[in-house]
Amino acid sequence: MLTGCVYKSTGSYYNVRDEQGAWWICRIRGKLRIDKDIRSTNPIAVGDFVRFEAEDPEEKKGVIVDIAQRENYIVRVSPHNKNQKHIIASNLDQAVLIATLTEPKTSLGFIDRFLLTAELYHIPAVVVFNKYDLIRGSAWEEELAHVRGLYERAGYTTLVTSTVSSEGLDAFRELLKDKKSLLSGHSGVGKSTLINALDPRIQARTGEVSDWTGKGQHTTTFAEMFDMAFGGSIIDTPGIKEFGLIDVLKQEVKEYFPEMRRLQQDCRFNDCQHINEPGCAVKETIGTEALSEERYISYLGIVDTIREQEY
Ligand SMILES: Nc1nc2c(ncn2[C@@H]2O[C@H](COP(=O)(O)OP(=O)(O)OP(=O)(O)O)[C@@H](O)[C@H]2O)c(=O)[nH]1
Ligand SMILES: [Mg+2]
Ligand SMILES: [Zn+2]
Repeated sequence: MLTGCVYKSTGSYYNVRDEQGAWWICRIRGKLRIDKDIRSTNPIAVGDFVRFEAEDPEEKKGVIVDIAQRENYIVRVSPHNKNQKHIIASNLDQAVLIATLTEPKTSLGFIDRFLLTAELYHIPAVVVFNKYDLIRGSAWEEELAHVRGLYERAGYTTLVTSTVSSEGLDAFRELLKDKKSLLSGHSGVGKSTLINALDPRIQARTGEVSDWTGKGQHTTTFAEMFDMAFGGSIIDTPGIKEFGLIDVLKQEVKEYFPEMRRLQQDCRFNDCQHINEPGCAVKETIGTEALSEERYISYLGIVDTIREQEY
């Protein structure tokens, strides 16, 4: 019996690296024990540690027979079935959202939903604003400073990068070193291009500059993990349109906004939802350094979305 880590999953086969560093192509044993709590469309995800049998040692083909308990995982609504979850990756040290203000535009609502999901699964999150070369010296510059400030003050680390000018790449390497990191974000924000720029030995497939239109084109089709020469692993994922919320009740949303969590002990009521209760410390704080109006509006929007889903 061998043990290894899943680096790529297409749904029909899995690329597994064993402890000696050899690569195997594995399928799943029919009666694999799966985690019934997750109800996911994919039983095995990138980042999973598995035990497998060498079915054909010459051809390096194996059969996965068991998955180790996951330390954590991050899921989203299955793109094919709203009632099912899709595990994006497991056993992560951090989740990195690659965002862009333009080409394409990443909305604040999208960033907030991503951060909430990471909080929900107890995975530290970071926001990286890529394509800075398109921002520098333009009217977007002020907007970028404003948006970064929003997330920095909420307690998140943010970075600014460009694969064109190489700005921010050293800082990004620093942040990724010796960790297992997930990269997520809309299609076309430059996730795969960034990975290739961070470690030129890696050759993840990227969209062509010329034929990238910003609409409906997904270059990366399956999540894939890469080991980086400077230490650590990075998981490239297909672009996502929306981060559907699951596993969260509307009365719990407030727990996943760290800056609101810090304030709630000063609310008059223990179970204050910070919406229209008297003596609410959160509402009194809106618009100050401690809580931005933008983040509060996102909070209300998320609570509303979940309320609608409940009916
Ligand atoms: N101007 C500019 N373009 C960039 C930058 N980074 C990536 N791009 C371009 O953005 C386009 C999309 O890059 P990809 O790396 O394929 O994007 P992706 O996020 O991996 O997209 P999916 O795989 O579809 O999710 C390509 O044309 C890249 O050359 C950057 O820093 N500045
Ligand atoms: Mg890609
Ligand atoms: Zn309150």
